[in-house]
Amino acid sequence: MANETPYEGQLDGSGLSLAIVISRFNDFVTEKLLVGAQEALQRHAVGQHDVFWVPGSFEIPVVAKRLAESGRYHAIVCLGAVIRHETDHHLYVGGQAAQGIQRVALDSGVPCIFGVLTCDTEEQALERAGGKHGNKGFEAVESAVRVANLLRTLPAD
Ligand code: INI
Repeated sequence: MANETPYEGQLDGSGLSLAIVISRFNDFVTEKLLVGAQEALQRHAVGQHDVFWVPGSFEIPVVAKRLAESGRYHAIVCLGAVIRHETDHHLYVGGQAAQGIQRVALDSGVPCIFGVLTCDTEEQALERAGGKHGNKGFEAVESAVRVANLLRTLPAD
């Protein structure tokens, strides 16, 4: 008979260890994402966390990979802000950050949360870093807590 119990990770961070990998590029935005992330860590009583700064979003995956492989963390929260400029450079940065972060998650089995903003303007980014569209850093930590807990409660096979 089918198991009717739905599985959904709870928003309880106790017993979880999270890593935050955050980009220094556009830190007028990413510092605000970190404030949101820290609020969520506190709100959901996350047991332990460490913060790792990288130069830009392009560098997030390689650091996330090392941290995921360390076995120390239940999830990796990746925070960055990619903002369109005159050239198409931002497309390569944002695309490779997204692909790299997902690849680390799938290769390692450790959830890597995509908290990298990809925006046309600085205003759009600030709206999503504590402005009228909320704080994506806060949301990223909530996703990390939920997915880490979900993976811990899934049936073994
Ligand atoms: N890095 C970002 O995090 N956001 C950006 O908007 C950005 N743009 O547009 O250039 C950016 N570039 C730097 C990049 O992440 C690397 O640090 C750099 O290319 C060195 O590898």
